[in-house]
Amino acid sequence: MADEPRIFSGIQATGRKTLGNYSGGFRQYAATQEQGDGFFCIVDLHSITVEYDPRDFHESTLDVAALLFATGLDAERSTIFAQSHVTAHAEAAWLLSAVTSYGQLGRMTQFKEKADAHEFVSAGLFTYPVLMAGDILLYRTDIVPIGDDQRQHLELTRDIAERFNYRYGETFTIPQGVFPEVGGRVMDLQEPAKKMSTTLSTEQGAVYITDESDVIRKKFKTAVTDSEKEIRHDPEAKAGISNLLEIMSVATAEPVAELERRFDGSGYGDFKEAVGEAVVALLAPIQERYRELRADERELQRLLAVGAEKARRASEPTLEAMYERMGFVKAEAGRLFGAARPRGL
Ligand code: LTN
Repeated sequence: MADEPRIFSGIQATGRKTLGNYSGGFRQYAATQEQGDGFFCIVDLHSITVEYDPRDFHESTLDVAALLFATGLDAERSTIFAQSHVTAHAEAAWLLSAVTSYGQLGRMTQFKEKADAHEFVSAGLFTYPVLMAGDILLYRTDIVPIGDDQRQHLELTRDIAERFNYRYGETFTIPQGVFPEVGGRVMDLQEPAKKMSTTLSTEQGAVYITDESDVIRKKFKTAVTDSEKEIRHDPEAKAGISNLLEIMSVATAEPVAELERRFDGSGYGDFKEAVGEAVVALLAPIQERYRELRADERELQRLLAVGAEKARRASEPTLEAMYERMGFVKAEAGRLFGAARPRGL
């Protein structure tokens, strides 16, 4: 609908997704789709900017697609699609590179960090934020729900949009970032001072959305706590227990304060077991839908095709306007071989 805010988010196509990704990502997407016209893009074109294995990449792209549907995104209500299925993204990135400053790209912290971590630094790693800007701007996005680590990229997107609008005329909506409130973060079960992370957590420290129930139970049983006995939310003094309380709250939708009351007097062992069971119960139906979709690749492909078609239709007018305002000569289809073919040709 026209009066609904346009919401766009990009989801990485690689990496095993954790409970943290569920809490701060997938769960929010499903809630977000009720608040506006949601576009959820599996950003596969971004995945090739660092070394990767083509076969793993292929499988994990399908994994992420299945997870998006399994966690409650609705292909009718929202637009869920793969970035590479909509060629406008690659085109927009090239056009926008004309209004992106080389110096500003070089100052991106994520680029500097990743460049330091890799031996081969691809040109795509450098221009990554331009592709991201195109993702957002093509859909005249109002709101971008995004992680804190992406603030700088969103700021750059806004600069790019403003520079384009100034040089070529009003074309883009200036998007607004929406960042998760602190405290909504899931921490590592073994090192609760650190965020639960696909890349940095150990196998025992992270819970994966597709972990088997017994594996999940075991991970909670061995979660790090403290030397006290009290189940109390105090992230400074009791990082482990506080994290478990927050995870329990994500799983059961009960406020932390209520959980503190419910577990008042319980031992840590019983509490950890209860959290494990709650997470198993939360993930079981998601895993079931996930497995069904993963076993039916044609259905998954069909859902993605529906999304790609909607995304093409939504982005096409913006891309057309970009070409036109930048002064490109429009290609006229059927000019040479159509009815209007001039004599002598
Ligand atoms: N860079 C983002 C992924 C991403 C994205 C986007 C997020 C690519 N394009 C557009 C929001 C909007 C990340 O690493 N999480």
